[in-house]
Amino acid sequence: MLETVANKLRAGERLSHEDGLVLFSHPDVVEVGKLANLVRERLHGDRTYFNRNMRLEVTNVCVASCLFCSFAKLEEGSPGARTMTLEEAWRELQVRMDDPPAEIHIVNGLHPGLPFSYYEELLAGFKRIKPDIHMKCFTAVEIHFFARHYGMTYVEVLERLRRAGLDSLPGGGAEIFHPEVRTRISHDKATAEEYLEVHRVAHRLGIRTNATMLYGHIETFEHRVDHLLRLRALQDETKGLQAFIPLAFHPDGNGMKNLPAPTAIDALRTVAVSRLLLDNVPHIKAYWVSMTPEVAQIALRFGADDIDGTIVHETIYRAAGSRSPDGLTVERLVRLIQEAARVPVERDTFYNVVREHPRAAVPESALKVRDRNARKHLEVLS
Ligand code: V47
Repeated sequence: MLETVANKLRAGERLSHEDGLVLFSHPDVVEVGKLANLVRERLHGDRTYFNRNMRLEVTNVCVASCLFCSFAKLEEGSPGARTMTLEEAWRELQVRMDDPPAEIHIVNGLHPGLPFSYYEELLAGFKRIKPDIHMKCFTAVEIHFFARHYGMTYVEVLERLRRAGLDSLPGGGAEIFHPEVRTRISHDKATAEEYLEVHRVAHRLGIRTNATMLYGHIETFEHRVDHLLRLRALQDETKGLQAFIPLAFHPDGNGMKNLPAPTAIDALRTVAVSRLLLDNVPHIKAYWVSMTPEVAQIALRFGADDIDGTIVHETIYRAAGSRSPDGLTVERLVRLIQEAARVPVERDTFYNVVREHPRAAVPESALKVRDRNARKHLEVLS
């Protein structure tokens, strides 16, 4: 019963696995969203975060064969396989130095043929170009692969990368932890336990991380709740997770192309339930690339307090059929947030405030401005 869950939330009690299932299967998503919104406002008020970031995938060559992936190519030299030279990768930042990003978020395929020094030089080179750039690079799955492939412990891999310039880890590679699903969609990369252990080790070393969940394919609500509660248990232990990002599955060009993509309602429900179950994770991101800017905007009233960033250059979702734009300007992000009646806050990767934008003119007057503009257009046309 939703009322029982609501009472628990009012009393500040932690929600259970069964409560998670009630929330996922409750027919009225608006009621679930209202509960998540209460928690979100308790934590962050109207503040809604975004940053200036840039995505980069330096190689799509990958020894893993995840069923949902439309991006990876098995071998160097096969059609579409691409690995940037270090100079090509660095140029992506050099050409943006007149309006530089504050963060570079790098996710790659698991390439079997590159030396470890490639990754160290990659990081060091970006820091040479812009010493204060934040390098949020390599998922836990990549860190696990590096440890196996180059014969190091997780600590050694993370320490060497940190010395080269690594600042934090992104949340990719989590997919769905439950083995019933994971063995079918990602059987040949880090297991759930290995993914969580990399995060645990990173947190122990003082490296913050994010976490994700890829939803809307063959998983059930049970699997989603199991996934969220495993992350909550890790966070109880380490407190090193900064943000959780639910990732909506995109079906084009991959091994699950016959499945329909999750709907907007499912995206909103998943954001809301994530906010309610992950009571110890500070931020829930509505990643606009995965859910479209339009749905991400609505998610800001369903539990999300972050909309990710300007991005420029995303390719994983593009390959999987996303029709979201390639990047968004700061102005567009600010407007999306203001029109959701929230206060836009530009942040750095650790959620320090870079700039707080004004609250929009109250929604009512924003609507009046819109209406006045519409009248002008009408007059021009008549
Ligand atoms: O790990 C791959 C997912 C992830 C598909 O940490 C797919 O701030 C949907 O992790 N449909 C990479 N999803 C992106 C990611 C991320 C994004 C934004 C912010 C952060 C952060 C992390 O994309 C992969 C995988 O789980 N993915 N293919 C697909 N067809």
